[in-house]
Amino acid sequence: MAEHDTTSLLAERNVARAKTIDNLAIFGKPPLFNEKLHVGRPNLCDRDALFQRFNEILDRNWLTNAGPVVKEFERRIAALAGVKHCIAMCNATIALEIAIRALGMSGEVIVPSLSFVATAHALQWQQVTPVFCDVNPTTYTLDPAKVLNMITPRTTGIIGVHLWGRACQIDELQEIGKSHGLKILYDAAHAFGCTYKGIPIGRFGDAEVFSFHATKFLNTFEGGAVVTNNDELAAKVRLMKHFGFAGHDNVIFIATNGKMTEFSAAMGLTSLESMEEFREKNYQNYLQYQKELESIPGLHVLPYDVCEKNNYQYVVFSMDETITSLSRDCLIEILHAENIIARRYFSPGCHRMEPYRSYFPHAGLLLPETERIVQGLVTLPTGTAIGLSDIKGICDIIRLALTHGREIEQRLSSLK
Ligand code: T4K
Repeated sequence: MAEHDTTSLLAERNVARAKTIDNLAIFGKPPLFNEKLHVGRPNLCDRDALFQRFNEILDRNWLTNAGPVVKEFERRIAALAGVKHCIAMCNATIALEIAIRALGMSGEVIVPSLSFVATAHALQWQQVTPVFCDVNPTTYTLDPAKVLNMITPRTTGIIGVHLWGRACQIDELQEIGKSHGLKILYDAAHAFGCTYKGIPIGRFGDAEVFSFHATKFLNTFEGGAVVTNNDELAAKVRLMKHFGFAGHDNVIFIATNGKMTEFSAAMGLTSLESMEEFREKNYQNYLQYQKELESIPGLHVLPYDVCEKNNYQYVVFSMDETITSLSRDCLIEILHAENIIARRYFSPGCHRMEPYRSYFPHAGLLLPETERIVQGLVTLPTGTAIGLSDIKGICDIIRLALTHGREIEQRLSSLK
């Protein structure tokens, strides 16, 4: 597993610099880090093992289309998620689209606006209307009581998002699905390796979808998968990701091409061998962030349920600008100037992105929690590319900025 030395990213000349606002890079001083620290830097697996698998693929001269490496990857993912079927795909967006179509979702489907835009796009691309529903202010996932209010005669399903790997209120959503005859799909793009009530994410609802994109906890470069216990659905999804071929020259379905390549599956299998190391590294990073940031007024690091298995791939905090006296966007600018490329995941909500903003200009009226939450979200770099001393440096800047919020804002506006 590749991991940076814990001090490698800090610019040495700046490590000992006095922590005053005069020294901030946003005021023209050198950045704290020589290199950019990204959110979503891939967790890299063992290169020798990976290249050995690549060589075997090339020797076999079977590069895609249900090759042995993809089949093995599917078996491993299904076993880890405790489901009968895993259908590997080229990415999670296509996997969502195929699952939506295979489940027969149509008309309207209820989704959170607080998600990556792929959740909504997958529906709209299938000409299904995403109906944005507000989230629970504690879990940041779909609020079941509000889901009930959004059901109309046109509603055919619900897509819950296990945001940042924190599971939806699955029991309540299942109950709603059952009592209203709705299909339930989970966007589990962030939740591979996580549990709900001790049970691996992957076996809930009619199906769940994982992402194995480069930025994810476990990656296959690009990749995704539909997992399900439903034999009929699995067969349909498998046909749909391969042009509808049920054997040579025999097409029995309208379908698309969502196949994963052998090389991606090789990356996935090799990454699985380091998965527990990735998890432990993310966990240690998360603890360090929590320790460094917990005492800052107005800042709240999103917790993970210690009774569950988590992959800790996202470190997210929310900030209350009325307490910090510094806007979230100004903090992001300060961090970027220091080469800390913090992100606003996931803001704005999908309802404020096109085409949804134009389709539903008043959607925000029914999304007060989403509107409030997204304004304060900040996601910080973590993963195997970040060392503990880097995290200390990042937190020192955040603390400095947030404890001198008013002064910094005033100085910045005088420079404009
Ligand atoms: N549902 C949810 C809830 C999702 O979050 C996502 C994707 C999906 C569905 C769809 O899954 P996929 O179809 O992608 O499998 C990134 C990812 O591209 C996306 O997969 C992910 N969620 C989302 C949360 O993050 P962007 O637009 O923020 O990507 P970008 O290019 O800004 O990269 C993110 C950061 O990662 C950058 O700071 C640089 C770093 N990075 C990225 C790549 C690709 C690297 O350091 N190395 C790399 O190779 O969407």
